Amino acid sequence: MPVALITGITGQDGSYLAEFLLGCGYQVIGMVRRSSTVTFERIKHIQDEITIVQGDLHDQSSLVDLMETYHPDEVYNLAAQSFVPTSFSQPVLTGEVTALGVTRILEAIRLANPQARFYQASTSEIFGKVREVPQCETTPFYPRSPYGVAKVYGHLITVNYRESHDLYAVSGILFNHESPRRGLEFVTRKITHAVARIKHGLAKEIHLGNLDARRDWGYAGDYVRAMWMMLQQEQPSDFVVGTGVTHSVRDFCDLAFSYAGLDYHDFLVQDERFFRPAEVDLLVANSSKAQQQLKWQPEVNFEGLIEMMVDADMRMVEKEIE
Ligand code: NAP
Ligand code: G4F
Repeated sequence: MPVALITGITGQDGSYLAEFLLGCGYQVIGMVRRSSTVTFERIKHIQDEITIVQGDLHDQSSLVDLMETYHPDEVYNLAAQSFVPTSFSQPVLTGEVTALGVTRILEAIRLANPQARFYQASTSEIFGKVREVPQCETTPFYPRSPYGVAKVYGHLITVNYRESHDLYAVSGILFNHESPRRGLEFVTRKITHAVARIKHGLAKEIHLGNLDARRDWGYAGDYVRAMWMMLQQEQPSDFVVGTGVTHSVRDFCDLAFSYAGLDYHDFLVQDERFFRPAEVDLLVANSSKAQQQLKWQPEVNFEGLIEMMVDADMRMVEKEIE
């Protein structure tokens, strides 16, 4: 039975990846950091099928211990401070976890488990103020936030360990991917959750920032398949993963409210607090390398994603008020 270690298993992607790997017959080890309350909401339905162990990307020895104890065949580093606005208010923490955390886990692999295959959760945020449209593996980086800068470091240190220490290490440059398990502070979930609350009379308005930013939004369940596929190749290589279709935040809002029979103009308040010091205006992926080499294709489109998220939030709110 192959063994996979997932950091960030309590996050959106970690939960979908764990489900996917269990379905493929893996033993799944999930690294969680210590907290004073339980953070297993997204994985409680599979908790009995996975091995949960404590560790933290701040703490080198915890990572070495994990490698020595479990000798995972595959390591998926999904843990990060992943929210862009927080990276402006906590840039040092973001650098510690999202940038240096990658070196710590690569060092643990190099020292204690060098045959492991390593996946780094890289991101389209590294393209930031984009130098070409659409963006592919060779598009120059121009990050626009401390998060984006930290992810450039994580991306390049992964390439460096591959080239210097002969590790099987890859960076997956994933564009925005969402789901009913997306954190409530990210714009898609913020909108679908607000739609459900407004529809049920629990809220009257939604406060948003820049409505003109464009993103290439896909479904998280599709993207975790691509992560696994990257680690099954003969040679390690980096891949861009996205749908190739871009929409504005305004489009997302319009469709989500319309799907619930509402007009977003009646509820939207533009709020300065949600604008960023520097914005990423336009992201759209050229995933032809992933399509050709991995044979990866997304299965859920933009409209399907919005419907799935609104439906799930409607059910959640209905349960709350029962
Ligand atoms: P997420 O929901 O924010 O999950 C982040 C995970 O990291 C959580 O499990 C969190 O644990 C864990 N974590 C944070 N700090 C940690 C630390 N110091 N030590 C150990 N674990 C720590 O993020 P996601 O959306 O699933 O994204 C997964 C990864 O892909 C992230 O690296 C993100 O930056 C990257 N990414 C995401 C997207 C996207 O659109 N979703 C696109 C490209 C790249 P707690 O539950 O304890 O907070
Ligand atoms: O949903 P967002 O916060 O996601 P963002 O910044 O694109 O980052 C996400 O995707 C990245 C991949 O490209 C990941 F690496 C990263 O970890 C994260 O998962 O914001 C999307 C857009 C931005 O342009 C933002 O300015 O929505 C705009 N926006 C407008 N009003 C808002 C809001 N974003 C948030 N979070 N909240 C608002 O009220």
